[in-house]
Amino acid sequence: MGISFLPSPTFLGFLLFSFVTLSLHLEPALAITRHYRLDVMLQNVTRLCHTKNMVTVNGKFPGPRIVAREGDRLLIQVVNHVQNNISIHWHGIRQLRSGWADGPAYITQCPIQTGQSYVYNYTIVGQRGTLWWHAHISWLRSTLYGPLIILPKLGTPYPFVKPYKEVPIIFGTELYTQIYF
Ligand SMILES: [Cu+2]
Repeated sequence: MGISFLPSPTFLGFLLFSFVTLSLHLEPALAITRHYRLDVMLQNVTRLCHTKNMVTVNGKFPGPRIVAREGDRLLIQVVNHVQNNISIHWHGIRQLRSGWADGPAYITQCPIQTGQSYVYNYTIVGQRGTLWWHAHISWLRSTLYGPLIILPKLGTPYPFVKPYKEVPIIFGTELYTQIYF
């Protein structure tokens, strides 16, 4: 008799189902797909008053930084404008179910030939921090490299005090080798 103001078990079940379903769908929505294009090209580069024509990515030495968040998918198109065969390795990235995107030429892929391009497609899972990318064929790695920065997921703090500023420092030897030897 009388009116009950308690929600029915069916309604409570519906609420719980909705909450769980929404939670499952919110997580992947935070991750995005990021697109990059790396043009492998010759470029005159000057360091310490010395100019050299070298193989670069996008005319930069060191190459451009790639930035993503943990959980993001990266689609990186590499276009080869030089006479050498090319492949790019994403150093330190765990290629989970995307081994074909790892980069070692003649091991996980055929190199990208002159005038051709290839899209590296992988998702960053369970990793954050600063890694680097580099050519993975012959000695082209001496000039083809750059930083690969993985930020924490949105809303997830750094595992240390948040830095005021970040400056990637990357070491290379190509020009010094030419000067001193
Ligand atoms: Cu490597």
